[in-house]
Amino acid sequence: MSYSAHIDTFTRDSLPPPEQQPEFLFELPELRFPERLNCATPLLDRQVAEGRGGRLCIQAPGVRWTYADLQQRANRIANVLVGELGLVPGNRVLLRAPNNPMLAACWFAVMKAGAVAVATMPLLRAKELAHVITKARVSHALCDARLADELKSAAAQCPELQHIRYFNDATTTGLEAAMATHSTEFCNVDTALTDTCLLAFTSGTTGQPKGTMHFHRDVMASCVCWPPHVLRPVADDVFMGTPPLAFTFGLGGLLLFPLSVGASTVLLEQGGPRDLVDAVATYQATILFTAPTSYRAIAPLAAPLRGSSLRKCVSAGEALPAATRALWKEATGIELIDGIGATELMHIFISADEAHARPGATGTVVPGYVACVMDDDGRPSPPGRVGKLAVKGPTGCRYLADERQASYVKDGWNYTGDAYTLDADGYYRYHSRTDDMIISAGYNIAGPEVEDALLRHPRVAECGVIGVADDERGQIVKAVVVLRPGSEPTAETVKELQDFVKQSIAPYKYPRSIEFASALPRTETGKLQRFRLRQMFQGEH
Ligand code: 3UK
Repeated sequence: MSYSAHIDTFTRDSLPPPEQQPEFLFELPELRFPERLNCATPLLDRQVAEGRGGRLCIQAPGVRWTYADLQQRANRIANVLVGELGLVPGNRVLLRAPNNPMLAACWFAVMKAGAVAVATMPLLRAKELAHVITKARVSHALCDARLADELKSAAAQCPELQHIRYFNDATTTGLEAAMATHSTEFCNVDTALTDTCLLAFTSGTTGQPKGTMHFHRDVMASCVCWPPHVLRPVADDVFMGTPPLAFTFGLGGLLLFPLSVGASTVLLEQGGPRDLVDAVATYQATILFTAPTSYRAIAPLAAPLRGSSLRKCVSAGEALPAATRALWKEATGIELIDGIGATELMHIFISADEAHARPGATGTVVPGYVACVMDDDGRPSPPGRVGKLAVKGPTGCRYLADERQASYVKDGWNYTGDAYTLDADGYYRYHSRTDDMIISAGYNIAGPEVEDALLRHPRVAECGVIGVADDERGQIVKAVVVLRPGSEPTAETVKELQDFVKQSIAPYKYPRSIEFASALPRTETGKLQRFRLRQMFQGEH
């Protein structure tokens, strides 16, 4: 057995069997890391050791922390965990808070102590938290005092969760009071490159959420692939955005990547369109991370962003419709940087920077990764043919004790569950989730293509397209549309939208059925829940 700093070996014992693991690639020189590495050292402590402790690191309403401030808080929390709460390396620590500076300090404390961070979405309820706690055998929790209720009721069902401390809590039993009695010095646990430090649960659009395991190496790999090659941030950048730190999109974009280049980040608890536009001005943000639907919602308010401090905008989480890319460019003058990532792979592996963006395509493979569009037999498909997206790189899927490992990883490839085509010049185009392809009268129709066509109509605010069962055609295309204010959900509007689609894409793809709704079901990470749309409308047309 190779070296590990973990005394509690649960994560190591729960890794998928070697034959079910993906192949890992480390060809880029920057991916050759030392055998022992604690990611908190290069990301946080190095900045202070090299004399940048006084630089701005994290901002939030009423908060301005330097790198030294964050380091001292993380060290105090690590001392509380180890000195007061009996934490040993390898233990799992649940983290629960909206995006705020104390959550970031807790995350680094867990890294420093050689433990495993299990960050959870703020909206999770007791039942879902209990699943995570049981599955990950969580022994400790650090939780924002405002989110205590659901955690308390989950903890009542979970005997393994022994130690909870609440932060952003001014009482004498709060984490801050405990921190005050501990040192600002902490010697990071000398973890192995391959010690697990992160258990990220998938947003679970179907079935029970799966826990994905990431090593210290994976955290560092995510910082040296997409950010320097595509985003290219600099030390003076100010990062901002909406994805929760419990979502690896947010963890990377709003914490790891800014720190990896000595830049600063703004952590906001509220990420509504108005909040974001105002916050760009308040903090002079230069890089924004959010989901496609959020760009669409901000666009009407985005005029002040043109010519502002903002210079780069990243879209991920779901497919970016060409219509939304155009809308954002019109509103702000900024070309979006699209990128597909996955919890299983930690962060983005196909993307294009603003100079190389092509409407309707996600981009090209990120340096460090290889990708392939496979046919049903696991052989590469010719250019232009729709197939299953498979990727390999320095990060990859390791589910915590889950039989679904065998369906995500085959022959060493990670299958993301997306239907893609590869163009002759290396651009990957998203079609749909593989399970969501609509088959109508023998034609394959990708819902997102129909959505993109509908989104170009001025009456459409948002829409979701699904296939519903039909006796004659097998399935028919059905659109659920949220209208912009001032439009009426009438038969005339249905006809107008149908004609509009027929004129912009092949007529057989038009939505034979259109339903109006006031909102669409979405996950906390901004993804449309097509399965819920299907449940709502299955068989009706
Ligand atoms: C879909 C996209 C088209 C796709 C994520 C950036 O979304 C993230 O992780 P999840 O595990 O979901 C993964 C799935 O989401 N998707 C994400 N981005 C795009 N589809 N174009 C895109 N740009 O189905 C993928 O398989 O929630 C995204 C960074 C880290 C992440 N975890």
